[in-house]
Amino acid sequence: METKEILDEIGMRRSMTRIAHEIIEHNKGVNDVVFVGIKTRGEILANRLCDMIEHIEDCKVPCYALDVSHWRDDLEEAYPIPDLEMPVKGKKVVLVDDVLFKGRTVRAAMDAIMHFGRASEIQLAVLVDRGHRELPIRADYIGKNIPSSLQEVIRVKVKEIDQQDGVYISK
Ligand code: 3GP
Ligand code: 5GP
Ligand code: MG
Repeated sequence: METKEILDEIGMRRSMTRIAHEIIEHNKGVNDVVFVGIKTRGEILANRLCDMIEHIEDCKVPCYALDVSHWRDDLEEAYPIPDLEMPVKGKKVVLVDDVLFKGRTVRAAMDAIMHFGRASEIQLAVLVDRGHRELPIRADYIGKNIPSSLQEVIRVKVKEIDQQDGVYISK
């Protein structure tokens, strides 16, 4: 299997820093903005964006982690609704995930957010958009567009889990 590095640690940090600034600019600050990171790696990336934005704007920004299993359309097993507080009513929710592919995970995440309350707006930030959407979903903030074939696999590594940062593509 051939593996190619797409983003190294520095490239990944630069992409995340740009996204943090884009989110602040687009929302004219972060009043009423809450972050929701899709487990597992989306949660890590959401935390990082939140830390950066809190530092830049010198304020607190709520950040939640979401397991979308209950709302997925491809699981036979019944997963319970996560037992957590996620006050999104009237808030601008920035959903965060590592890879956007078919768009089904984001659809599930939007259903989850609706379950917790009526957000005023939902935006989407992803580190990698690899194409191949099966639903009419697009990201508002993208670290890197990586055109891929269906046979390829993209690995997003984060220090917190994988002991290193980087994005790789294998075929
Ligand atoms: P994540 O939960 O940290 O995002 O989907 C489960 C994990 O498998 C994901 O980790 C993701 O990184 C990894 N993965 C790699 N390739 C694929 C793929 O093609 N589809 C899905 N659903 N996950 C993949
Ligand atoms: P989708 O539902 O858009 O097809 O897939 C999105 C979710 O599946 C993301 O949370 C991501 O973790 C995972 N995923 C799908 N394809 C890939 C991939 O090629 N690489 C990685 N790392 N994750 C993927
Ligand atoms: Mg993911």
